[in-house]
Amino acid sequence: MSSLFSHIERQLDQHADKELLCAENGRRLSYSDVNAISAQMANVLSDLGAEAGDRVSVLVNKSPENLCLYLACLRAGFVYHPMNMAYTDAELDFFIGDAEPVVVVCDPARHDALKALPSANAVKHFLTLDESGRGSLTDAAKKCTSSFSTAKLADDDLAALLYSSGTTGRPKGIMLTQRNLISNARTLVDAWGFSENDCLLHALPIFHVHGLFVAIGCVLLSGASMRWFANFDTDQVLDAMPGCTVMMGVPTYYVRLLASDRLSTDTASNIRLFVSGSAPLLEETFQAFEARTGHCILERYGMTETNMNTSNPLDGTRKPGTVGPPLPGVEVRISDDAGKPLPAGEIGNLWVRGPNVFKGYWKLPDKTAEDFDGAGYFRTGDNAVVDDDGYVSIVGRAKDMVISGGLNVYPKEIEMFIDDLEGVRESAVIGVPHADFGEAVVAVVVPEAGRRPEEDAVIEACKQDLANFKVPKRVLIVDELPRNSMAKVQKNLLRQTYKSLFAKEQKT
Ligand code: MCA
Repeated sequence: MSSLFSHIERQLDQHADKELLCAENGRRLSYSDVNAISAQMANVLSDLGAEAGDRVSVLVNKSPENLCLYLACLRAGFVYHPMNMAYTDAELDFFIGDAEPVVVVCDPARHDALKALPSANAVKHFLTLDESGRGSLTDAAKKCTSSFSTAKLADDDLAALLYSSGTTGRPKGIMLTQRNLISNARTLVDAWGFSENDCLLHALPIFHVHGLFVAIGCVLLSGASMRWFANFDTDQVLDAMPGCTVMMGVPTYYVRLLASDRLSTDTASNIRLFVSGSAPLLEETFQAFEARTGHCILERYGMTETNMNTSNPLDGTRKPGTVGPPLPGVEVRISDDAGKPLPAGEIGNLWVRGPNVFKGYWKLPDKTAEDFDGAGYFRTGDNAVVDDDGYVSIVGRAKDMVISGGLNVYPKEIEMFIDDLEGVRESAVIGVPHADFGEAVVAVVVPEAGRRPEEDAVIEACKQDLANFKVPKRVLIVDELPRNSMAKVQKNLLRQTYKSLFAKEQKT
């Protein structure tokens, strides 16, 4: 029996007087501040009737209070369900309906629209929290005591529910347990040498595994501190860099830092470790960053379903283009389509097993059974190869997915939406190289006979219903889509045709 919070609590007590975070507006919170506020918030939620195992759905901008709310859920055993503020009301209606939260905490600006959603009828309580930490949640918290008795939880109890879209278009809830989060955070603290002397530059969003469990997990289990930014701003990050020792980011962050003349050996001299993940780091970015700063970025590989699986080493060779060997406790298997394990050097399907791997999909036992084999390995949907030193390289995706700025986009979901628009016969959505986002979403659209939808009109329609990062950056109108002899759309040909679509922008 153990909970993630019981591990965090030891650090909260041990470092009570220490600063945990300094936010961009100069606001500072100590370990004991965070301990007290999270206990007060846990009291608010349990006074409303929330019990261990109940979901708390959260749609708020990143703030120190948002961190406290996450910790409040952990300490009381509520299942934390964070959502991206970019989601539209139509998307949120699905998430709330599926997660069935007892409480929704949202930004005040979204409150009325959320309450009007059909799914909101079943939600007992709505609370608000804005980016400066104000709202009905914090108002109520101030009236509560700052002690809360930590829930006794089993390793297998849920800690969080995060959604990923799927190739079928319907998002799936990913059930992450206490064991998943504890094992991964402890492994990463050791693998990346975190200690109380570290200060992490935290500019990632905290509605995903990367910014939430990886970044905050490493800090809270090692007694470290953070410089805390609501979002990634190149100049703010460069201003803060000399006072930090570790930075984590998606490749877009490193590309944007390299685009600034201010990035130099000097600005990066206090950093002991730059970590990249969530999307492939181009070798040219790795090389350019080393040439400019003297630092080899450590690339690692994870998924929402598994947290972190592999990592280039802290000490030893970091090979560009690879995601390193499996982390301790994580087993990796490469197999052919029939499930036969393949030797080093051969490309195949990547499967992983370990305490980091999620419990299953929320309310979808059949789908869970499909994605695990009899030995407990999870099918990642990535194609990979292992070299003779045991380093894994991700070489492709078995599933149709685009990664844009570190966010996964499922073409099927966008195609289904575009195909329903007036004047559209069919569409194919692909990812093409983009200097800033790594890949950019592009829609190739075939109109109905005699119709010619405008590119801007399709983009505008997408913006109404789809989160901004999913909206195609370009819409191309064509007479027909290339198909193979089985009538399947040949997306590889489309990707080839449009690979230089953003090349001009990339040079400027
Ligand atoms: C914003 N836009 C995007 C994206 N973000 N377009 C494509 N892809 C994106 N990721 C669009 C907006 O709609 C807007 O379009 C324009 O770009 C500028 O918006 P803005 O908000 O100013 O963008 P930004 O603040 O510069 O954000 C870009 C970003 C951000 C910094 C790359 O997306 C980000 O922080 N990404 C990190 C995501 C992350 O944490 N991923 C981890 C998940 P318009 O002008 O038309 O309105 S994966 C994970 O956790 C796994 C487990 C792992 O291994 O780590």
